[in-house]
Amino acid sequence: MSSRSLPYSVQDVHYDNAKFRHRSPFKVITQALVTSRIRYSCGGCSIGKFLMLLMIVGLTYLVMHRSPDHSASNVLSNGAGNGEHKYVKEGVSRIHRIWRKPPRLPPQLPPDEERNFRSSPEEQRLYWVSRQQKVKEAFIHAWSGYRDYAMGYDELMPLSQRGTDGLGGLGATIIDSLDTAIIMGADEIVIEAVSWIENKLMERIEKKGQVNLFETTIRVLGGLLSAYHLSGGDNVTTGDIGIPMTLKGVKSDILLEIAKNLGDRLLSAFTSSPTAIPFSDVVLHDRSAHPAPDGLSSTSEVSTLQLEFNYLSKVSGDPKYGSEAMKVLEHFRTLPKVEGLVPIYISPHSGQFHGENIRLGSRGDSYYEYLIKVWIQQKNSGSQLNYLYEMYEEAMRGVRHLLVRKSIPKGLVFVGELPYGSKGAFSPKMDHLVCFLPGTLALGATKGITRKKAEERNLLTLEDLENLKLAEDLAKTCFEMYAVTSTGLAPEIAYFHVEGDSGGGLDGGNKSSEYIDDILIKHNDRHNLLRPETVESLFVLHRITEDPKYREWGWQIFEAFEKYTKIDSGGYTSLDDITVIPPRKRDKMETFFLGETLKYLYLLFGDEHVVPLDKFVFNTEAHPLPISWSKDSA
Ligand code: DMJ
Repeated sequence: MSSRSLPYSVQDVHYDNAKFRHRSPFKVITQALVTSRIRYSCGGCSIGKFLMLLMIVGLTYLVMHRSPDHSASNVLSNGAGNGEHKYVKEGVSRIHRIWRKPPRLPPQLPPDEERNFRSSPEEQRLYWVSRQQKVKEAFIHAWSGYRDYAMGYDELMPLSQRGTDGLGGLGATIIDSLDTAIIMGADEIVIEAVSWIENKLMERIEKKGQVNLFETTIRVLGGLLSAYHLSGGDNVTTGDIGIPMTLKGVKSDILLEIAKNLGDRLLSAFTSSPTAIPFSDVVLHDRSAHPAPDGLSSTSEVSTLQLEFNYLSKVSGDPKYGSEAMKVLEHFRTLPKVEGLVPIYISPHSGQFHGENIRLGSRGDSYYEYLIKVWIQQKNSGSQLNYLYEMYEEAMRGVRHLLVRKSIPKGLVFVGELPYGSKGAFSPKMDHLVCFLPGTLALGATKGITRKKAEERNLLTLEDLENLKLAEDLAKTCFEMYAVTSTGLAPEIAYFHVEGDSGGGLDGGNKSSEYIDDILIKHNDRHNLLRPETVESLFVLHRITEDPKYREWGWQIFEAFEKYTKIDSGGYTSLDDITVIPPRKRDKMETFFLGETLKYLYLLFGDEHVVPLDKFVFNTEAHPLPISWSKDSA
């Protein structure tokens, strides 16, 4: 869907039914001449002017003296008339055709844009509510596949119609889905999910073995805490935040009790480590913790735990969770950086970064996301966390200076990588994961309120405006990563064509995309895991800028998911190659499709008062947690 501003004036818009408007023959001829290019090419030469005058007189004479039955219909019905009369009639008709320019019709807009422009706000709202319902139906379909074939497993394999435990066996899809179901008012799913959690989850936590600290925190701990909050556990009434359901069946205290039990076990990753940097893995049943086999932790993993542990401390009344997790960020504050940017590995043994690889994709991404989100979460709490805001601002300056480039030939703005640090070569590679950044930049600029409000209150600095501009440019690029492929779905990784470096790879297959030469995809990067980052950013940008194009883009992406990833027997699947039709399927529905992708799409199409961005901060797995402890927080 096009993002351009409407290419016509208000006058054009009201130019309805021009096709049927009567115009006098004289007006037709003079208008045609006045608007004709002849005016520009011959207007200045006197012979031209003379000839033009002769033509006007001659043509006016012919038209004025034609018989009254020279209308098109009469010519047709009298087609068998005498030869001379026919000749005159045809001559006049031909002249008439030549000079009567086709009437100006209202510009052709794609149906969606036309609807957006013409319909009343209420009609538009209802239109988007109907699309939102389609997302809810997709969620119900995804859940039904999981429930029918994989209940209790971490993930569904929709083609094999069975479950698999890729995340340690805590039923991750159930917990990742629960707050989405609450927000959508999918009551039956809430009941099914809560009943499994109440009956099975505690036992699983006590018995299961090794889990990854980060994945378990963002999906399971975050999911439990968000559901706890949204179901009224933290004295919130769901009506206040626009959530439609009664939630009668949910005993939120149980969710908190399980969250605390899990949090206690996860804490061992922090307490076992000789530094502030936690180990990457925890064995749940014996509460032991271990570094990854290579001894290293991912930078993003150790710095993406704080929203969840802070909130657990708040609701449990025990400061130990937040205090352990915040030590990581305090430690990061002291480490050397490259213009605010950091390498993607860190050692829990030395507490130092490992290697020089800098990127905002895998292993780097949510470090930058949590700098600003943890600051937002705590900004009303009286904590002294301004250093996080400063680290974020410095990092975004570093991104703009060192990582942002434009592709050729069409100038898409993208974020590349520095695999060998700031002194090494720039790589024009961008993971789909980087598409979280537009949303984070927009959130960081206005702190969750609309751009309009922020401008009215004079709250935007020059840097905020720069970040907002970058957010919009990058969101477009992320959308084009979808639009450039045959399926309309983005690859896991894209390369951008820059001066002197084609990045390698082939085009995405959609020959009608104007960015076909700008975006290249390598053979091994052609998969799509149903990831959320782009629709996450579209949601945040729509809330902040109120620009309807973000909804249109989101809808286009949703339709592509529907077309190519939906499995009839239930669930959705990741794909092996998004550049061919039909795309090869992978047989896996990631938990974040229900926890993030469909949640963000649902919120994108709905009312901005539902889970408002100035009262909630979404963890990196899209679980909303309240912006803490402010008087006006929900
Ligand atoms: C999610 O688990 C989280 O969004 C994480 O931060 C990055 N990867 C996935 C989704 O793509």
